[in-house]
Amino acid sequence: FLSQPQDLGIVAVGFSGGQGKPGVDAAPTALIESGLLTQLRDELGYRLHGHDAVHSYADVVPPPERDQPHRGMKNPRAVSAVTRRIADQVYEHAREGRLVLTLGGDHSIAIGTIAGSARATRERLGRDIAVIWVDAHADINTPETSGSGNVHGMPVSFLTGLAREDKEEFFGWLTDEHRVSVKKLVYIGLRDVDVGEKRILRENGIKAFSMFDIDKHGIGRVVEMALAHIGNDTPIHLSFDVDALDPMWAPSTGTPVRGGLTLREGDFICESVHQTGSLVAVDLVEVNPRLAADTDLGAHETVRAGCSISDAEAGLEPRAPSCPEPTLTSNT
Ligand code: 6HN
Ligand code: MN
Ligand code: MN
Ligand code: MN
Repeated sequence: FLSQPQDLGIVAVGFSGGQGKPGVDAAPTALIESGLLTQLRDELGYRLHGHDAVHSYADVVPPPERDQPHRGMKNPRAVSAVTRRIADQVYEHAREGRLVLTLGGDHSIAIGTIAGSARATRERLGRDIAVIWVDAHADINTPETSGSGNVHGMPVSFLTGLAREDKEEFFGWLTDEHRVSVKKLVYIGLRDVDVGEKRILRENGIKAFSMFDIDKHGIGRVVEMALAHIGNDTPIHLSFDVDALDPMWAPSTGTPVRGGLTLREGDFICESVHQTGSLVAVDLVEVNPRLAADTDLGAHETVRAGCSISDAEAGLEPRAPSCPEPTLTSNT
């Protein structure tokens, strides 16, 4: 039902208010400077839209002293206002039938990207989207279960309606048209899930493939099972947190957790999901070029990994789609 879009909407988000470490706002510029967009245009042949600006949303972000915590959430007004704006930007692109690539920023921005793609897809195709969330973390804390108060650990609870707020300035602008069902949500790569989050996942029967499942079944089978859960032909929003990758590949991120995906496993997930032809929007978040900059590999490796993941999300496959599967012959 979706033809492969030739048009790519870019939303570059220089925002770090969903967590406490500065630097994640510098990621879009670092990714773009290392050639990400040129690659998407010249090698994948996309027409780019919205690529000439990195947004800081300075006009809607209140000064920190006027953004006191609410229900324990840090910078709640800033995150709410910024994600509301992102939702409109993603919506505008998706409404036109463009594949939307959002470069974060911390993962709180997915409140905006998924709200925007969910709304546009309902309007354009009359369909509900599914979300594939690739991450070391579940990011499904409610304000009440969160130990940190960082909103980047809560986006999924607001998007699914497990967390709600009436006041517009605290995500009250989210309505049913922006939301996604817990039944159409699937995780890949989990390995650091808080106690309260485990309860939420269990009580809502949310599908999750942890690193254990990947070790047990292999990444090929896990992606197959994830796609089977979502169902054929369902429009997909893929949200990729770079900390899903092992810190060996992506050390420059705010909450690294050992024992993660290899770069190839990460690319494979993105390539497979792109191959379904059902992608409507993708995110790449939590690259922080200021962290681990002094290690052997440094931020450069993480930025390169981020470029690789984004390319894969946009459909850069290791072989031509027309290339036949190798056939095994036996000569007995
Ligand atoms: N991320 N579960 C922790 C929290 O603070 O709620 C970590 C969240 C990490 C969020 O990596 O996008
Ligand atoms: Mn994470
Ligand atoms: Mn933890
Ligand atoms: Mn995350």
